[in-house]
Amino acid sequence: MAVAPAVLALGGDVARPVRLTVSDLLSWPQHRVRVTFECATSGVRHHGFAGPLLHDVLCDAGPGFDPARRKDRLRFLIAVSGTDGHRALLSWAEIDPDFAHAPVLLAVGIDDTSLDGAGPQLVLPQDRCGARYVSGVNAIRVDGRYGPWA
Ligand SMILES: Nc1nc2c(c(=O)[nH]1)N[C@H]1C(S)=C(S)[C@@H](COP(=O)(O)O)O[C@H]1N2
Ligand SMILES: [Mo]
Repeated sequence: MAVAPAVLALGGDVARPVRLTVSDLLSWPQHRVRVTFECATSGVRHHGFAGPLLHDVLCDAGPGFDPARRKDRLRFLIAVSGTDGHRALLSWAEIDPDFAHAPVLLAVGIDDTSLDGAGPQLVLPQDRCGARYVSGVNAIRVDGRYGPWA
């Protein structure tokens, strides 16, 4: 029997929350990247990843900012969770082409193996450490509503 495909819930401050499988993620333009990162426990790792840009997928969900206003986007953060509870945050500006423009992927394949069953993996070629390469991504929350703090 085939293993059920993993599902990723994309929600938060977006107009169109959506549940996506790895197969759904193939409908955006695909990018390939070879990365090297260092793990604090297992040393230097090399991988090849393929998948859509996180920015492309999130923009299609309709983040709750005015896309024409750069300053409006700076409030937004992106929380990414894996099935094991491992979590990492990105700022919107980190992946925004008008700001740091990091080529972050939501990978559907690692080393030419599909992530259909395990779920997508966050890929941050700009990171020296591997800890934000969250695997088995099952939830992404876009959040622009926190604060201000007194
Ligand atoms: N879901 C999840 N993803 C994770 C982790 C984790 O504990 N849980 N560990 C991270 C860390 S610390 C590293 S270094 C890389 C290791 O990836 P690799 O062993 O596939 O090279 O995965 C990252 N992704
Ligand atoms: Mo690590």
